[in-house]
Amino acid sequence: MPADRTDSTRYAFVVASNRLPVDRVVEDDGTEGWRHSPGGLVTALEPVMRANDGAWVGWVGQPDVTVEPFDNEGIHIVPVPLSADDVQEYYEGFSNDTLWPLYHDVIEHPSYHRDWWNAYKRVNQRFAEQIAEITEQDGIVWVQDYQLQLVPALLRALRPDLTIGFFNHIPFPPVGIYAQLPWRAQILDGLLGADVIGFQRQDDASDFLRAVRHIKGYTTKGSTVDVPVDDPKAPRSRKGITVRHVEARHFPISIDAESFEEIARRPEVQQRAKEIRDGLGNPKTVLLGVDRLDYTKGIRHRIKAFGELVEDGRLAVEDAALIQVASPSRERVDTYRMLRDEIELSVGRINGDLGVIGHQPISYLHHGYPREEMVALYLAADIMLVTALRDGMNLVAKEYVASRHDNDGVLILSEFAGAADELKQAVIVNPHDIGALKDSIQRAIEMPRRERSTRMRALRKRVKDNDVARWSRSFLEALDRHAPKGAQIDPE
Ligand code: GDG
Repeated sequence: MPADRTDSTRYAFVVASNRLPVDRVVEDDGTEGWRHSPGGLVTALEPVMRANDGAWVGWVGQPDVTVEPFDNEGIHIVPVPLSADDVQEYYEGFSNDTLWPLYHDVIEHPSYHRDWWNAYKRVNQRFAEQIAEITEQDGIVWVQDYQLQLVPALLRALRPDLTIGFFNHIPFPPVGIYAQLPWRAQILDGLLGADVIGFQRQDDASDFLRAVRHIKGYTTKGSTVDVPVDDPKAPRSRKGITVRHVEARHFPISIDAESFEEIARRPEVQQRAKEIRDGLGNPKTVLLGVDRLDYTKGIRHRIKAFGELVEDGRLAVEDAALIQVASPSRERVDTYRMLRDEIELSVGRINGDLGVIGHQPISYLHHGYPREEMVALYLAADIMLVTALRDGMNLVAKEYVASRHDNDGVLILSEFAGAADELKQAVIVNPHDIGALKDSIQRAIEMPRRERSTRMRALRKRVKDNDVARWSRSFLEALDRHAPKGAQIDPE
């Protein structure tokens, strides 16, 4: 910690997310430290954080641990403690077993428990108080994701001087589904405390605006919501009431495309890609899926489609191999445990029924890997399967494209992933339609080199032009337009 850091240190720019961008590590000699976790969000925000001396507020990832603020690789880290009960009720419960399934088209049943809601309110209040305490007068705050939807309004109540942005990384559901939520009005009120609310897709923003009109009865015009306020100095709406203007629109997130390409160009990564293919017995076609093990990702659908192609004899087991990386996720939530069992049962069946010595159809890997290994997998794969049943964006699709500097490889992409709005030269599929999914895989296998290359060039241009730096810049510029004069931040 720098010598001049005190309890009353305040920052002009603050980001808040459920998880901090650092992981706690214990060295061999027992000393504890922190490792920077290199996610996309950190990469996007790092330059902005540095340029503005920003702070990051969030949970350290372990229950019942209180950690004082500290600095890590140029970012001021401000931990918010969560008890074991908070983790169970606010995080695993309300966030991951209520909001997550509800916002992903109720693929699984959302559970509605009043205790979980109370925990969600309590933890959101704690975040709001922490942010209020460390943010400078007229500062700018950017709140991330569905775990913290109440923070904008709670924070505005504590600190009306702040300019507040919120970005939702997951879809926003159609009002017919959203209306199930017993606390639907309170969540909308929470979000409407922000000045700018960002979504992945245009449809998410439209669904949110529709929910605001139907559930709150507020007026919207284009992407602006008139939120009634009790402030005689505020502007008046056409109905003559005093309002605050809230902007809700889409800002599609992206990746640090350049860094993926840089890794993909390293000779040792290319060598590793070759080893991966050799290890599979050099089949004609390598297919790849990379996902957190989550029911939204359509892993079962893709395994079924691939298994049927082999079973039907449309693919010879010696000619094609599917690698499925399913990185462990939310293992304490029941639906995730059941999903893992189902996937492992079907992989086992397919490999048992259709495998031959030396060739098993599916290589299933329940691990997380370093980024270099992920890029080697992207380079090794002729076909990338992104078959999400619903996904805010899906960064894996963009990472595959960014890694393919050889302009080869085919991306099969679900129309229900946000990325489908941008990556139109992918082979777009409805993953629920197993017949169509099988046909798409076959089409990708048979696609001539020229067509693969034309499509991949167009996809790469899109991902390179719209990288994550552009995403954060455009959001922060929108937020800046709501800030009082003199409070502007430097977007880079
Ligand atoms: C949410 C939204 C939205 C996965 N396994 C390993 C690994 N990963 C990395 C991928 C990718 C990231 O995790 C996953 O990002 P996705 O976008 O695919 O999905 P979610 O985790 O569900 O993210 C999503 C995103 O937020 C951003 O707004 O796109 O829609 O659901 O970067 O590469 N990385 C490494 N090893 C692994 O084993 N190194």
